[in-house]
Amino acid sequence: MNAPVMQGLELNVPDYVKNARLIAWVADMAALCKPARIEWSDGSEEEYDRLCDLMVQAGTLKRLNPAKRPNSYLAWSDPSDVARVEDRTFICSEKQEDAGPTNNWMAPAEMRATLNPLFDGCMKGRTMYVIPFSMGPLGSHIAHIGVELSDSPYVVVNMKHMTRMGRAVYDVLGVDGEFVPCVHTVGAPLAQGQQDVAWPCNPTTKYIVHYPETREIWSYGSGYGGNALLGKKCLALRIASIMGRDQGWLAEHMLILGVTSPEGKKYHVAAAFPSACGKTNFAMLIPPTALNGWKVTTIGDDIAWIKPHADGKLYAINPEAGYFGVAPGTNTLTNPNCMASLNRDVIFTNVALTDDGDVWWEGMGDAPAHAIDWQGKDWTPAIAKETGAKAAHPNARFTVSAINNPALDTAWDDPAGVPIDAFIFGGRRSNTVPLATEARTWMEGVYMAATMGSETTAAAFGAQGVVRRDPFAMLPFCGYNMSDYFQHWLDMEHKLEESGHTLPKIFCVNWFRKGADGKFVWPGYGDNMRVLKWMIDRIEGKVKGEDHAFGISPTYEEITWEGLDFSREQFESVTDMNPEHWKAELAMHTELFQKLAYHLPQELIDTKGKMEARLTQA
Ligand code: TSX
Ligand code: MN
Repeated sequence: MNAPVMQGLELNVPDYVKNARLIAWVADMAALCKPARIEWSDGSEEEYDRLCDLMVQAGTLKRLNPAKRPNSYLAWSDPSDVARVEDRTFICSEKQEDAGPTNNWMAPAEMRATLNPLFDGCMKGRTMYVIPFSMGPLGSHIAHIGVELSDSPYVVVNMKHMTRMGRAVYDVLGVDGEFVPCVHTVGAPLAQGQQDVAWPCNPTTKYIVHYPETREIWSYGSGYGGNALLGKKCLALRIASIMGRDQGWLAEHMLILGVTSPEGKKYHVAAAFPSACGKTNFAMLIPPTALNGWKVTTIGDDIAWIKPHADGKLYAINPEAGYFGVAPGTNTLTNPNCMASLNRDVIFTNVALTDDGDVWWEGMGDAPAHAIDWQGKDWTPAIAKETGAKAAHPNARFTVSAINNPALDTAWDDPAGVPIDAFIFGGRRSNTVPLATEARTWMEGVYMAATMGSETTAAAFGAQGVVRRDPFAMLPFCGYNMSDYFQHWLDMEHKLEESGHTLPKIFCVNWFRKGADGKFVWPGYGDNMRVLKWMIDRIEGKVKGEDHAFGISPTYEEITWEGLDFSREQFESVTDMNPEHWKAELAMHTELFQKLAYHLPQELIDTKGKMEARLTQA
C-alpha cells in the first residue's frame, strides 16, 4: 500500500473480510482512485434502503407512489448515457488475433497507460463501494465470484437485484478464494465543494475494458447498464467465455427455461437470440390454454453457464439473480409474468413518470393524458404525435429480482444447475429461415448458430430490415476470437462423446416470417409453445419431421393446432425453403466466413458446401 497517498483514508475492512488479495487490491485501487471514503457493501436491506434514500436526496432516484408501485424507484440517466457503448468496449489480449476481428483491441500495456491517468483521482469527493457478488448460486461449483469497486450507489442497488451480493459472498471467498476484480467509475470526480449532478458520468470519455490474461475488468465514464453493472455482460459473458474456453465449459448469451409436460415430465431448454427478439418474453412464456397442462418456468432470461457433469449431461445455471430488461413493448398481453414481476421492488431507468407517481412506457397500454418523459419534459399524446417525442427511452430498463417472477422455476437457485435437453438459436428474419429446424448433427447446429442473423428494427441501427450476422447472439459478448469460439463449440462434441455424454439437440427458430401483406404470419408469444412441444416430441422420438437442405422441420400434422386457426397455407409460408432466398443467404454466410477466416474451422466451410450441394440438387 502506498502510505502517503492513503493518508486520511480509512480502509475500514470489516472483520468478516479475510481475503488478503482482496484487501490488498482494494487498498491499491483506493490509492489510485482517491475516493473520499470506502464502504464495504454487505448487501443488507438496511443498506439498500439507505442508499436509495441517499439517491432520492441527490435527485438520482424518484420514489414512486407506494400505493401504485411499492418500494420502487425511477432513475433518469444523462441523455448521453443510455446504452452499452460497443465502440468503446475493448478486449485487451496480448495478441490482437486472440481478440479477433469482431472485437476492438488495444495492447494491454498501451491500454493500461491510457487508463492509469484517467483512473488517477477519478473518485475524488465520492464514496468507493466494495461490492462482492457471486455469479451463480452461492457456493455452486459452476459459479464464480466477482468484486466490483464502484463510485456509483446506483450500481450498488442494481447489483443487489442482479446478483447474489453482499456479506455471504465473503464466506465463500474465504481467505484465499479467487475473484474477478472489476473496477468501475462514472469518471466524474468532484472538486472540493462541487455540487454533484443527478446522473454523473463522463460526457466525452468512456472505456469498457477487459484483460483476458489477467481476467480484470475496468470501466470508465458510464453509469448505465452493461457499462456499469460489471457482473453481467463484462464478467458473465466476456470474461466467462474466456474461462469456459480454458476450462472446458460454456458461457452463453442464453435464457434457460423449464418445460413440464401434462404427464409431469420435465425438460430444460437454453436459447440464444439477438436483441429485439423477445428473449425475456420467451423465458416467461405462458402456453395457450388449449395446450392443457403444459407449463413453462424461468431459470434465466439472459445468460447461461453450462458445464458437463459426471452423469453424462450438460448442466446449466443462471449466473444472474435478476432481470435487467427492456421496458418499452412489455405489457400484460406480450408478457403477463414480466408485468407481474414489476408490481413492486423495482428500479426503473429512463421510463416516463405519470402524474400519479407511477411509470409508463410506449407499448405498456393506454397512454396517460400527461406524463414527464425520461428527459424530465412534459409529455402528452398530442406532443408525441406532433414531435415524435418518446415518453420512455427505447432502451429504458427495469431492474428486478428473479424472485418477483411468478413463473420462476423451483430449481432456479439450485447450485447443481439444470440438465439441458435442447439448445435453440433464433433470429428475426422476415423470410428465408423456417419457423423451426432441427440440426441433424452437432456440426449442423453449430453452423446454424454461427451463421445466425437478425434484421435490424431500431432506427438507431440505420436502415431497417438489413440482416446483421450475430453468431450465437455473442457478437458483442465473446471475449475472444469468434472463430476460436466456434472451434470450442465443435470441440465440445468430441470431448463430451469421449466421456460418454449425451449431447442436447440443437434447433433454429424464426418467429418473424412475414407474408406478402408485410404482416407477421406466425402468432408468436404463447403459441411458440407449439414449437417447443414439437421439439420435445422430436427428443422423445414421437415425430419424424421433414428433411431439407438446412435440417429437419415439422410437418403441418406434427404441430398441435388446438385453439389456433392456422391454415396449411399459412404454415407453408412460415416453413418453406425458397431456393433463391437460400442462395442469397449462403452467399452472406460466405461473406461472414471471409471476415472470420483466421482460425475458422474447416468443418464449417465443408458444411456450407454440403448445403449448397443439396440446394442445387433440389
Ligand atoms: O417476444 C416476442 N416473441 C417471443 C415470445 C415468446 N415478440 C416481440 C419481439 C420484440 C421484443 C414477437 N413479435 C414474437 C414472439 O414470438 N412474434 C412477434 C411478431 C408478432 C407481432 C404481433 C403479432 C404477431 C406476431 N400479433 C398481433 O399484433 C395481433
Ligand atoms: Mn442480453
